[in-house]
Amino acid sequence: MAQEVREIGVGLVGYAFMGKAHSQAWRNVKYFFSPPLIPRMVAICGRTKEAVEQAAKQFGWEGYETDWKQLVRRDDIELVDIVTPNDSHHPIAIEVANAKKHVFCEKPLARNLQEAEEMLKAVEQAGVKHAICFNYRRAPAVQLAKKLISQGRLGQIYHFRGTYLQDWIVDPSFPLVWRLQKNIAGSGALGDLAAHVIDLARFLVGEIVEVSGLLETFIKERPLLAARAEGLAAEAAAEQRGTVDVDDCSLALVRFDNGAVGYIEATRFAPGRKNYNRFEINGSNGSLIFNLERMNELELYLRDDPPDIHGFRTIMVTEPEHHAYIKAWWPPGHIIGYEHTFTHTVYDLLCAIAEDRLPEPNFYDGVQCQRVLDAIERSANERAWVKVEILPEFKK
Ligand code: SOE
Repeated sequence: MAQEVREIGVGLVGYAFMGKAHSQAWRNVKYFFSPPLIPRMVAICGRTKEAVEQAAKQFGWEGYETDWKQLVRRDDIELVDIVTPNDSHHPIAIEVANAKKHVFCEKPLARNLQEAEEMLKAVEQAGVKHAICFNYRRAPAVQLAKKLISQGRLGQIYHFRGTYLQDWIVDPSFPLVWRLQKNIAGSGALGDLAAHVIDLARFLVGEIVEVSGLLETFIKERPLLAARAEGLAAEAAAEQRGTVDVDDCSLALVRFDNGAVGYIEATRFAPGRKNYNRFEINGSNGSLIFNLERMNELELYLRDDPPDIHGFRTIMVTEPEHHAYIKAWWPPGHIIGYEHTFTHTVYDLLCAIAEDRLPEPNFYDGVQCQRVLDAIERSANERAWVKVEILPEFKK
């Protein structure tokens, strides 16, 4: 008789955009994959009772809490998933670790390096499993890029060129939301978008050891959101303004430990670019290109192809027998989307916990990424190249 698979109680803190993305992953993973642990969606947490109650119903959670400390204390929750704004990652993750529960946290790990290092110390001391949600690693095309590079099919890597472009705050009347406030977000496009690119660069190419950064804030004041919420007439509300104290865009030249060089660009001021997360990697034997907006494809150029057919080919990364995660979904060509990257992430997390392994990427990766973010910020302020210290876990 087939053995029954153990359940693991999951609690989710936060219910906005990422709350929705993670909820669908926790809900769907058992239908499409056969995880060695079945997530039981015990409770979701948010401060506003009516809203979180509605989110629980809509997203499929058994219950809800309005106090995250209460959620962390619950005996029926073994794993806490944190998808709140960045300022609360640190207190929640530390409380979860102290309660000896596993912790999964959205990126960036924290507002700054010090907070991130304290979070890492807490999970290390508690001996719990920890993971960070860099979901783009889990796009099958990114996995294929990793495989090709690891097999040496691109040869020696020379260049990494990563851009993450969005346009949602280009309108100066867009309000001062939490992502534009340093005390909540830590940084702007840097921590929100460049963090993803840094993670992809580390995953695919190697450790970043030195950076030269530039940060810019184009719109330095914006209408206060609170004024609108208080019901002031649109015109009066628009006059109440606050300072934008994070970057609207970040740029960095980077050096890798293996001799490769590259650049990392992140902006929310690229009209027409909605979620344009693209990288190009050039090696001695070829190049590859990934663009999230066409995430089922990988472009590949190989120098050892016969010269009469040299050129970039577009690989449709939807072959169940050859491409990561696809077997769980649909037949070839039946494409997958953004949300699947989260489902893949929680599947891998459940496997790691069941096998008593540390999931990847984890808080070490979160801290290493934060070291690069911190170096870019310092470099931009000092107008000088800044070295990045590598955690012992990542030294070769
Ligand atoms: C907003 O800019 C955002 O949702 C990021 O916070 C996510 O991490 C990114 O994947 C998409 O854009």
